[in-house]
Amino acid sequence: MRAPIIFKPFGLKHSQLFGSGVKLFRYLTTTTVPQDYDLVVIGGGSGGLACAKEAAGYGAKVAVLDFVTPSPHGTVWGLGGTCVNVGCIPKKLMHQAALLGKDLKDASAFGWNVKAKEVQLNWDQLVMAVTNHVGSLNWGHRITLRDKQVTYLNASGTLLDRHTILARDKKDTETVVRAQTVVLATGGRPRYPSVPGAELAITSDDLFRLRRPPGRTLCVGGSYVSLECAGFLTGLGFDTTVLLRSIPLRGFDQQMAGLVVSGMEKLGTRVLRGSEPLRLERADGGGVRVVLTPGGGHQTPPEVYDTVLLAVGRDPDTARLGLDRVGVEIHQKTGKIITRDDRTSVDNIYAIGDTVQNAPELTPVAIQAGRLLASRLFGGAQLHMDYSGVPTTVFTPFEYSCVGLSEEQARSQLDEIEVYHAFYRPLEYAVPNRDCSSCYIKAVCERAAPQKVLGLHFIGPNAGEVMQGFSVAMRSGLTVESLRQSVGIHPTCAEEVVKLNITKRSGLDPTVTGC
Ligand code: FAD
Ligand code: NA7
Repeated sequence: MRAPIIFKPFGLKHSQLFGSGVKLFRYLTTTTVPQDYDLVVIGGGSGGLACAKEAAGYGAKVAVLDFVTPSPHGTVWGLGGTCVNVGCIPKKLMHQAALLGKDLKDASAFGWNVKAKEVQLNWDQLVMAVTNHVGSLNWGHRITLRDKQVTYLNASGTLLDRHTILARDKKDTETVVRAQTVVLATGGRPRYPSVPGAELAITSDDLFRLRRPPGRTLCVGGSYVSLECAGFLTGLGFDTTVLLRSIPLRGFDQQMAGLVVSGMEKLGTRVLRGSEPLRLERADGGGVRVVLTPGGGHQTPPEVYDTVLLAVGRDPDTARLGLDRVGVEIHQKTGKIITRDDRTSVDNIYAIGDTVQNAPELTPVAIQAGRLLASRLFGGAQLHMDYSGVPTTVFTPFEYSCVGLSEEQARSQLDEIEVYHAFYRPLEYAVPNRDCSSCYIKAVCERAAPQKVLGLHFIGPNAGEVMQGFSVAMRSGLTVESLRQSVGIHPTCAEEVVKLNITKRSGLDPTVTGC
């Protein structure tokens, strides 16, 4: 249920401004109307909300505009942006559902009276559970904004000039608000490739609320959105294929990426390599026929899928912002906003989150950037966002978490490195005899003592939980020496990190045996 849209009482109606060009010119050039807000944030996602709330905490008068353009399949959602509605949260819940299914199937090994074949998913119930949780988060955001006296406009924002924003709601009612400072935090949306029939495919914007079980599914793309979705769909019992035109997880350590994908294949995800979609067609008996480009010298015959999920990248959601009009500079190729210390080329306009060139597309990054910006603008703080050393996790069935440099990056930057590594078996895998050939840890280090750790990579259960603490240690200059001096917590997977002692150079078998 949507709450009423609140407009500032002294915000001018668009028609008042645009009734005549003369009036508009007079308003924009000679008006003495006071600024409506100290800060207007366009985009109520991870970054925008964090910035708005923090600024309000310093006593600033703040408004947030958030508006969700329906996906091409008509999916819409509430306040909170990508992470809450169509990203991290529903993704992690579906990943959890898949992990739970696997645990249930393995439970008989631990003495539970469960028959693996009877473990089946009810997709509608899963979607309802996820949607309800997301709804509670949408509601929570609205309440917090109200409590912090931040004005929320459920309207799309366009810059008329560097201080003036036109807000248009879904009924096309227009209001103008003015701001001393503007923060752009409009995030991104999934890209549709220019392939005939692409409109027959869905994206991650649609998957988490799909009204029917996805059935036989093709996930197009090799990056983490595609692999994560393919991983949980396989775990939920759907026949799932990943279409990988080149390498998986570009930008990540490729040895780790290879292990993630081989782990998925062992759990039943099919991977088609070396091709991309040529065209999509509606199949006679229902479903979508996918014609692929010839890959690696072979021609893959077209196959029919119930669902085709495109995860071939995301584009910044900046088209409606009117950036040209006010002179905000964007990157020619990516369309993302160019910033320096979060400031755009227009000095009272800032940008944070996924819409910013070179910012890692991650929720905690957007949040941190938003908070720090607000504390500089309104709290007298000096601290700037540090975009380096950001940890992240890929929530594939074998979770992969990392921080710092990949082995490839370290080798290209330093003459000499040392790589410590270990294949290990999580204790929880032992009794049900689960495959653990992807459970691997790697520390990429300087060669010289005390061997500063430059990159840490972990595949295994609860990878994000394991790595969060190590990422803090990395910020404080973690070394191999300090890892050695640390006492492990037994029996855990995380203890294998402090126990690392085999170097790749030694050629010794890195398989952990015994306790
Ligand atoms: P968003 O959260 O996208 O918010 C932007 C908001 O602005 C949206 O509500 C949008 O509708 C609105 N908007 C756009 N234009 C306008 C306009 N003109 N006027 C008004 N409103 C507008 N990150 C992680 O850290 N961990 C994860 O596990 C993770 N998983 C992900 C899984 C998926 C499937 C996807 C797609 C992303 C995932 N991410 C994850 C990335 C994360 O969701 C984003 O980095 C984060 O949401 C970016 O926040 P933001 O504030 O920049 O933008
Ligand atoms: P990414 O990270 O931009 O990756 C896109 C992937 O899709 C990548 O593997 C591409 O392969 C692949 N791709 C691109 N075009 C095609 C076509 N036409 N056919 C097949 N495969 C293709 O996108 P994501 O959506 O996974 O994630 C974007 C961000 O959202 C991510 O950073 C998260 O923070 C949230 P390539 O490597 O170019 O060969």
